[in-house]
Amino acid sequence: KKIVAALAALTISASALMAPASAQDKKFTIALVPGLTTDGFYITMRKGAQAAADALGVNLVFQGAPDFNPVTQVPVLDAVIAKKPDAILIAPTDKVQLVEPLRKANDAGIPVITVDTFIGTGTYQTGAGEADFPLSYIASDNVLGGEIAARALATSIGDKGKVYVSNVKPGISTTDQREEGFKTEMAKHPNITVLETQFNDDDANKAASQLQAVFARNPDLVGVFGANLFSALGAANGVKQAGQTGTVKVVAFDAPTSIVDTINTGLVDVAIAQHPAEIGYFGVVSAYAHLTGHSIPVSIGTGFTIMDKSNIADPNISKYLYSE
Ligand code: T6T
Repeated sequence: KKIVAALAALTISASALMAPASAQDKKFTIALVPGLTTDGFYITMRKGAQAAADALGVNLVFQGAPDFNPVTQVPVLDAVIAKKPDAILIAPTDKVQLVEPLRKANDAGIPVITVDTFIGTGTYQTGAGEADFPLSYIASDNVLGGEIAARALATSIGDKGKVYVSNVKPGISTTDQREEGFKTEMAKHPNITVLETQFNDDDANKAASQLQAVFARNPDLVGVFGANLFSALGAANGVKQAGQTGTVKVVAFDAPTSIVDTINTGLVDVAIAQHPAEIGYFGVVSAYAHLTGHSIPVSIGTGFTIMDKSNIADPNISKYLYSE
């Protein structure tokens, strides 16, 4: 009898230690809302997120708009919120315009983590400000990225001459910070003049015609910094169309597979690859950790890989090229 009672007590305490069956068996659904769906950067981020989801038994939903624009992203977000996922990972397409739409998710009890871009100031969970409710921000250090780009361009142009930034549009945290870092660094180079930034709305064709227009006004232009994938590819195309390959130097942010040819032909001097797969991977891991009762870091930084002619053939470098 004693043994039976002891065994029964053991069973009770063992089951008390275990989470209720319902929580244990729950398959979490995590939604990833990218800046846009047709961009190698977010396609690669999705792959990283899927790898973590597979490892953790999480259902990953990838839902986004075809262009990088709050007007098209907000309805997608609303539709995602209506399906009540367990957590939302999102790359907000505007620092201000996504605050209220994301607050709806937070008010509905859906944890929000921002990946790549942020809302407000990007400093979350401090109790200060209207936009500090996301749990975590997982991204590259974009100010540093802009500084790296400026140093690379300064080296390419022999530390003198006229350059400009080809950028998307104001209000996007990542590209704003890259421009900021670029200008801060260039201020330390007295013989370099940074001309007015050209905004292309994430349209590579527009970036290409802008390059030609800037070159027509400034035939002594020596360099351009393309602050994201489409800005960089567009600006590089503009340089080629203007017949200035190798004369007007290009430093590119982001690393789509097509960057390889542009580097090998001397059209692009340096490309700064982000690590979007890591951003997606850590996004899912962080959401899962939160959902299973663990604390998570309020920010996670991922790195860069600097690509140029000297290293682009090295598999340890080229593995950071984005997926198609
Ligand atoms: O540069 C990335 C991303 O970091 C940025 O926020 C938006 O543009 C990209 O997706 C590249 O197109």
